[in-house]
Amino acid sequence: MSNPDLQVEITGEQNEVAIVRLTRGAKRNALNDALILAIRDAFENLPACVRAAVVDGQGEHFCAGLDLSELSERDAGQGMHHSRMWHAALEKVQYGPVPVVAALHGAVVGGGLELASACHIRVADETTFYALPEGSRGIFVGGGGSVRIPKLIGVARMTDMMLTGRVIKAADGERIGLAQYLVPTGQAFDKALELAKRIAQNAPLTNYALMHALPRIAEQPADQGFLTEAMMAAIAQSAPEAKQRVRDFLQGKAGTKVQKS
Ligand code: 1HE
Repeated sequence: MSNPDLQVEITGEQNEVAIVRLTRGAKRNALNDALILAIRDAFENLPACVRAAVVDGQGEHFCAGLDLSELSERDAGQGMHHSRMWHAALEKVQYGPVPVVAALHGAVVGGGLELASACHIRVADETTFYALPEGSRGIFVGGGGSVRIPKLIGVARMTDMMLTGRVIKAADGERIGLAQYLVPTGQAFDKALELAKRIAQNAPLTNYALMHALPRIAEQPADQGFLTEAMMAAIAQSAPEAKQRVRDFLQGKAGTKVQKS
């Protein structure tokens, strides 16, 4: 079902990139239930030609998090199901069909940071700021933040953000690992799109391994991780496309020599 607060646009020479844009700028892209379900549906239904995606937010802020106007009189059971709905939707972003690059600017707060941390790459411009105001609102994260955010910045930093309401500025966010890229004001989307187009050129099995195998290997005890890695490596290298890519490199045809930028 279409939702006016979410726009999906397919772009690139081979329609290889999906731009998934929150278009609820008047409410700072606050995520109500319908919008969370629309994000889930968008990632479940990406056309087969799409090889990478960009998540973006309309207006001056990426996302103000949970729509607080919906935080009404939920009882404990309803609260749990609500959180599980977020988990299911953001699972489709992290473990969906294609790598996702988030283009961040302005507020990336609460559930907005939870959405951003479900993406594989975060590009932030200089206006970006991060916060977890849940602590001050008397609530807790519920969109997977307590699982994903400590993996980016560690438990101590997340605890600080929630206990003290600390707001992290763009440069510090990049330094501590909230974003992998920091770009000048207004350039996050262009950089994210450039990266998504680059990612879309990778062998699909390599992208699959990075999305689905790497985070699980990183959670495994080392001896199990080594075995999973070996199996993933064997599967990836056996694909005809991988063999062709290596042949192209050896014959000087690949154009993908590693370059100092
Ligand atoms: C909202 C929301 C929202 C704005 N829910 N309506 N998130 C927060 O605690 C963050 C709350 N928002 C803010 O701190 C600020 O709005 C911003 C820093 C993001 C932006 O400030 P500003 O000055 O640009 O906008 P504004 O004037 O505060 O808001 C503009 C409108 O958006 C206004 O509505 P209007 O009808 O009066 O124009 C705001 O009410 C509305 N708005 N943010 C509802 N969040 C899975 S659990 C996740 C738990 C959480 O995410 S908790 C954190 C929630």
